[in-house]
Amino acid sequence: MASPVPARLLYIGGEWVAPVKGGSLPVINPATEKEFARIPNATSEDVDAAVAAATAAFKSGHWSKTTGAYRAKYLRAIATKLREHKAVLAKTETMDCGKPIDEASWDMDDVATCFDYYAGQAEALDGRNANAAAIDVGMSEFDVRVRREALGVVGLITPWNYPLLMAAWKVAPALAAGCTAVLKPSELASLTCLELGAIAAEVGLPPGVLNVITGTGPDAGAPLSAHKGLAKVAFTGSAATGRLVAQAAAANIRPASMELGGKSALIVFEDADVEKAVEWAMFGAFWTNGQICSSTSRLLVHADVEAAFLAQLKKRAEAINVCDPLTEGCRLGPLVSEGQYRKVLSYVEAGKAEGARLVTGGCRPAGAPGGSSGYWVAPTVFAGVKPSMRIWREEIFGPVLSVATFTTEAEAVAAANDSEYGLAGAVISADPDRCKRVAEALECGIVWINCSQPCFCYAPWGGIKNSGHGRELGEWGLDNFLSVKQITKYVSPDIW
Ligand code: TXE
Repeated sequence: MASPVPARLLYIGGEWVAPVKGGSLPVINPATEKEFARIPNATSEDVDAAVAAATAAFKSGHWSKTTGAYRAKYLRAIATKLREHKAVLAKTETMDCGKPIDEASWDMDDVATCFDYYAGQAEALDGRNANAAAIDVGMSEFDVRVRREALGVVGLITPWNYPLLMAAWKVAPALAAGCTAVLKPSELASLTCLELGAIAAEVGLPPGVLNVITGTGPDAGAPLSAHKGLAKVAFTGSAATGRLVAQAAAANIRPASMELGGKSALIVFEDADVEKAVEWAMFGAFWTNGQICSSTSRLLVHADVEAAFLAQLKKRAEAINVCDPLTEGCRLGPLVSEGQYRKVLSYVEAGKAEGARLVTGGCRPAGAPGGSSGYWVAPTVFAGVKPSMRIWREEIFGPVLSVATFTTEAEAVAAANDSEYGLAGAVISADPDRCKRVAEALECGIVWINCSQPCFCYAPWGGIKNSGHGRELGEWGLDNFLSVKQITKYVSPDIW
């Protein structure tokens, strides 16, 4: 990197500064279980400093009052630097969170695309404001229009499964809107977000526009979400933590957008091409080790094709390429942390104890490197799963797929909707009318037809029920960081 991140420092107000209390946290490579770096553990004093820097930057107007076209130049410069540094960033991501290097490289492409996309949205915002049409209020003496303005200083709290991409989904639209931001990535995978701070410095982003603080949830996340200086908090993570963040923001009467967990179902009908359905199920359940909010964690397969489907799925799952995640072609890395590893294994035990049939996996996969070290769990499939079982109801966030059967469309839809979550769902069938009906009946924010998991920065992303509220990406992602101001002008010469 052209401007390397100074070790153990926070990026606040355009400077690299030590945390006030001097604390640090280990960075563990989940493939080796070895510490390879340390990050600062910020506390409320550092949060105050970061919010103060962001507030000064916002109030100066040097960012918030500029045109979208001006901000777009910086966002594009960041995208260019991200592409330049892609190889280093991807390697860092893999060592930090365990995802295979190919996936990490694709993530970096998506991160750069996201910044480019929101550069375009920033430019479009100029047009949306300049060309805002008058609203017909039924009284010609009033000219009523709306103007979209930056909300203010925003707190962005992000998870470890897509460390830099989830940050990009928030940082890029926030900056495009003219907000200034304090980013707090997950303590389990913060390194690439610190690199984003270095890139911000490299492209000359005005000081204080983007601040990056690292630290634990209680030490750094909690004081950020409760900070009175914020105009908004945007959060991605677990429903349990989301509840705390939303409560803290609500105490300050501030909005908090929530992108939380999921228990997404994929419905495979009897007329589906089984081979293709297995392909999408593999992708949905095991990509990034199933550590994706929208992962296919429940699969409803028509009873007539269950046997054929499971036989092919088992074969494919057992053939997945497990090796050092830094090796190209690796398709299964370790889970992110020891805690997550133990959590996933405890669900495997719960599945067995509750009577589900283990089709494959549930143990360390053959081919995992490093002897017994590294947090590997083989792709795991349970069949005969009942709706009452914990593996069917709770978010596991690991490579564990629960399979159940159905015989009617209504039964499949009811089973898919019987969840506290409502992020995503998918349907595979050769009948387009049935696909359309099911897509409309599923209670969730995203539905995939004859596929699973594709994600585009142009289209809204987010859920309902305990999966949260608000939408990221697309123009919805930008609107998250904008305030709508009504401007009404009296245009008649007569007053009374
Ligand atoms: O997430 P947390 P964890 C789910 C998944 C996983 C579980 C636990 O099921 O097994 O959550 O993962 C910050 N105030 N998802 O513990 O706690 C924290 O530092 C403010 C789903 O890692 O939700 C991190 O930056 N912030 C998910 C962020 O919240 C706090 C992705 C997310 O951490 C805080 C990740 C507090 N009190 C996990 N406590 C998805 N939807 O994609 C923690 N944080």
